[in-house]
Amino acid sequence: MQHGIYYAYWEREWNGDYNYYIRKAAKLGFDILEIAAGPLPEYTLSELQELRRCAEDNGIRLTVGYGPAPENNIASPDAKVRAHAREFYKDLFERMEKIHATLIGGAIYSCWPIDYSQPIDKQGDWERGVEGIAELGRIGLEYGIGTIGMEVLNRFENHVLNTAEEGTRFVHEVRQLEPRAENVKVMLDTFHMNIEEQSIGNAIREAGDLLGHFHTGECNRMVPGQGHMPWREIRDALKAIGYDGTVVMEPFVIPGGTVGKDIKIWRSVVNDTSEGALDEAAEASLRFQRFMLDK
Ligand SMILES: [Mn+2]
Repeated sequence: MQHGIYYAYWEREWNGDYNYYIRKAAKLGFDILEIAAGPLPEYTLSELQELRRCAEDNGIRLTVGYGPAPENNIASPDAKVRAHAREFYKDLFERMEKIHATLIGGAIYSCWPIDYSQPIDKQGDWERGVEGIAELGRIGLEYGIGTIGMEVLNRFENHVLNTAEEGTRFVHEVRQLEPRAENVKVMLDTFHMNIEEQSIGNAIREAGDLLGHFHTGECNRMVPGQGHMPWREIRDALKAIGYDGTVVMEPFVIPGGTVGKDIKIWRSVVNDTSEGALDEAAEASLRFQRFMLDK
């Protein structure tokens, strides 16, 4: 298993100095830094090259997370938006190739967060999502994108994929439409599973060998090991399906900014939100996660 952390743990906005966080992740002992896709389209070629070099020099693998903006919704009922989204992802995959990132995960089949003040068309969003993702899978192959993770989210954040059963069925439908899209995989997150699944272990087993990326965090999004998530059950299930892939912790504990607003962090979830204290907690959690989940 490769263990990582999402940079936004330390940030209040959906961008940041990724080079800084690469060095920090390496220093704390992580294998992976997950970065947000949002800022990448603004990067110049030399900035992308610098990012790739920094990751290489520090022995860090970059993975990419994305909560797609509404204008990049591959399942939009508006054909013009869908076409725009395809172009966005094509450009993003090209940029990912330049930084040697081969994995992207999130609500790629939709957008995030959902505006629930508007009517919801789950079936339409699902069907357009399957078509759009089949195409993104094929485009991704051209840029060496080995994993496009369909992240299963809780009901408050998205309506398309709420359970591992739905995520698995969605990926099967995508592959039926585009058999080459073996890079389209299920992505699970313990925080979301805790809200939606009857059994977290069975949810992981349901995804089985379609599981392509795994996010960890406690029920209140503290770092793994500080709450009451059933880590032994999670470990046993990951072991049962022979999962040996990427495990990225995605803690959010600081209120404020766009991150705090989007994630709905209305209090300091930990007593000490200083950078040093966050670093220490991440380092301890990494030790916990390796001990708990590694074979
Ligand atoms: Mn997640």
